[in-house]
Amino acid sequence: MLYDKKEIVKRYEHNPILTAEDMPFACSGVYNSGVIRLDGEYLMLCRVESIDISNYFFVATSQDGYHFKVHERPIDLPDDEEFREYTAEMIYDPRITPLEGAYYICFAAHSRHGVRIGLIKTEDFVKYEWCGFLSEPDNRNAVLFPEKIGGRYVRLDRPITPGDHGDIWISYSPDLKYWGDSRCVVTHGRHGNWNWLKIGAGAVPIKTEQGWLEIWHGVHVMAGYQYVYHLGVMLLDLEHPDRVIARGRAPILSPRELYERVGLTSNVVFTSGAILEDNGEVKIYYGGADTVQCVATAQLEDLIDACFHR
Ligand code: BMA
Repeated sequence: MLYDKKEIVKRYEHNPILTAEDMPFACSGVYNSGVIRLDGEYLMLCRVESIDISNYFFVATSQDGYHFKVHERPIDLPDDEEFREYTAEMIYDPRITPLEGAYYICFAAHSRHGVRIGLIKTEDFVKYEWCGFLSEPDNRNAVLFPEKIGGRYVRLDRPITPGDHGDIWISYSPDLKYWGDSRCVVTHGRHGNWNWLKIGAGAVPIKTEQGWLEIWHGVHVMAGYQYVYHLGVMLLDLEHPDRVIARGRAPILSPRELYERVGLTSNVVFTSGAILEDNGEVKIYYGGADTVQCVATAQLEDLIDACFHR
């Protein structure tokens, strides 16, 4: 297919907005951060990698969504045996969902057992409550919807299937603890496509009149070994979010700039959060090359249109 040259997603001209130099400790990267609006400010929960490749979550705040100030210390993580056992290797990709007056952080937890989804609750980003693991291994890229649908909590996630493939699944819960009615929502593309290897949920779904807008990632492999991460869009039914209304055929953002092409992992754009502004602009926060934090903007109507026509 051939596509219009119009860029619907515009990179911020001063990207990246956070780098290792902005951190209060020696770090190798800050990227794939979750973002929300809180009390008139932008609050980012940053995925931070220390120089020994251990992981932390740091809060950063901003008045304008572009200039962030990072807190001096990482957030306190649960100090219990189960948490330590299943997060022993890495924690990463925090995604924040405002829900029923609190904030829920889904993240990936890596250990010798594989990767699982963890859930932390906070009301103020000062005190954090451990809610437990939502899945068995291997599963990650979890996003909670910002409201109950049909009386139940809903999440998207990405279990790994044979051959390192992965599709986006949905599950439902009455209490955020017990999950079920799981089913596959979208599968990876046909071989050779930009999302042929695996796909995963990205930003927390944005509610629109036409449906839930989901910005997701798709992966293809170049030359047999080089993974390339792109961003795409799709619309899910408001009342039955397991039904896909439309899914853009082409990516909305692909690695192009040096800060997306060169880093700890080359050729990656990866989102964990987006914010819809009152004027219809969507700020898409994304990690560049698993090293730096970036932001780009798009018009909501263009993203919805891309689901149908791109
Ligand atoms: C995914 C996740 C992301 C990362 C991406 C590219 O599987 O681990 O955190 O940005 O790979 O390396």
